[in-house]
Amino acid sequence: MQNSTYPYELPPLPYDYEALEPVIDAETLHYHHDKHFQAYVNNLNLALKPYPKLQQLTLEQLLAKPGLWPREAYQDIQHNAGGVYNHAFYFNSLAPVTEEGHLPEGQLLAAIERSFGSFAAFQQKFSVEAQSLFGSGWTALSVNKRGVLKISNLPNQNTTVNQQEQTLLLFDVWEHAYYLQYRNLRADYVKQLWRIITFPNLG
Ligand code: MN3
Repeated sequence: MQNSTYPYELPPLPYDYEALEPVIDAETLHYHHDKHFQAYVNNLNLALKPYPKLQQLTLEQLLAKPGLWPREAYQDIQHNAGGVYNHAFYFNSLAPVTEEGHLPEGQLLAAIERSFGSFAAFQQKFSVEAQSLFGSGWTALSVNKRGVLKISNLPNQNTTVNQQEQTLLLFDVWEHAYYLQYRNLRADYVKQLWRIITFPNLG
């Protein structure tokens, strides 16, 4: 998706709607993917319609170059390009529950252990960060060009691409990601999400 260009299309969910149960139920996935994600795609196409030069860029190039966005369209592009990028990453990073869980391996695991002491300590710190985000947004693990790992909260639809960093992990902590199933209990949703989130392979 980060290499896609205008006009953007909603990527199909890479698994069945029931595949993430019991952590995320089919009703939540239908709303989140078919309604919310689709709306970001539609609104990004609308926002870019008057700007042929921006239409030539890939989604990742567009996000990395906010200096090119016209002032009158700035908010729309940030909100919707970010929304498309973040949701594509999030849905692609989820996988059915397995007994052993989906743990980072190799270089990524080594980098996490170097930065945070242990994988358990990283999980704890990341979960606290997700719980502390006020309002709507995302909790991310990213890596900068010098290889430094960072946990951060991204308000609304900000992305790690905006900060010139590579996204490694993204938790959607907007209420629409969990409210149908977990109601107001964000901490329960975050705790369960560790069972279905997968990590990229850095080698
Ligand atoms: Mn969402």
